[in-house]
Amino acid sequence: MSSTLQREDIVRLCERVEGAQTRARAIPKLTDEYPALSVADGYAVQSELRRRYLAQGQRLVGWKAGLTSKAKMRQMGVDVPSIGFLTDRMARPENGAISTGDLVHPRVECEVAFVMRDELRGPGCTAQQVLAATDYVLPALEIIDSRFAGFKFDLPSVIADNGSSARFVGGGRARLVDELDLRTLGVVLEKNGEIVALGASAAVLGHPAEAVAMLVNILAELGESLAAGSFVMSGGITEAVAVAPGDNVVARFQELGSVSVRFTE
Ligand code: 0L1
Ligand code: MG
Repeated sequence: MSSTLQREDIVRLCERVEGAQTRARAIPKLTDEYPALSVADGYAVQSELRRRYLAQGQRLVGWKAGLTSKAKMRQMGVDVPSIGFLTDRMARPENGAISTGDLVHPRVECEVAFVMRDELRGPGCTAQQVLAATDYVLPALEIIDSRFAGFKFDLPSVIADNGSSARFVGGGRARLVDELDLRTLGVVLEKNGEIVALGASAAVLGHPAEAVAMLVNILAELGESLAAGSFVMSGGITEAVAVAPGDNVVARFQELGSVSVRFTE
């Protein structure tokens, strides 16, 4: 995948996204100024963002698959999935507090997280290879926070914004993949004791391991592999639910237990 953007344009767009992320300020989608921005350009900006964060001392801990369900693609008006990176700075403990003051308009998604035992390299990676290379899976919450005003974006813009990645929380019970049918796991998302979303894991490209294989194959197009030890968010099973200070959120997964988090100012 190769971008046709000039280096100075990549840097300019990256600085705009980084400023929005670090100051929690909404910005217009990047295609307002660069209408011809392509998916490859979006990944070029995302790679520059990753380079900068790692140079600032953040540690790459894994990756996320995004826009992996038909419902989510329809909701956001895009037609293919995306990937983003995860650093240690985005991780939050189970039952911990997440400050909304440094986020623009957070939303929560329920996901199955994979922890990889072996490195995986595309192209041609399959769900079977993902399952064979997985150490264990666990339930997780992703807090997404598009930096684009009104959550209005297109695929190149959201990729440049690292797939709206903001925070993630792993919890519940770690399970071996051969102990479970990962296609049929039910999940219920509660906010302040009320059920606000529910779904089944097949919503994620038919099987969450398919989303991880997709991620590995996109990484290959970027000249990268999925390292052993990576933490991988496989994509939202439920719709994304908006949260505000004072909200308590718990996701209850069949077979995997629950994971919770609360939101503060
Ligand atoms: O993780 C996701 O599926 C979200 C991807 C970005 C779209 C959004 O911000 O809703
Ligand atoms: Mg997600």
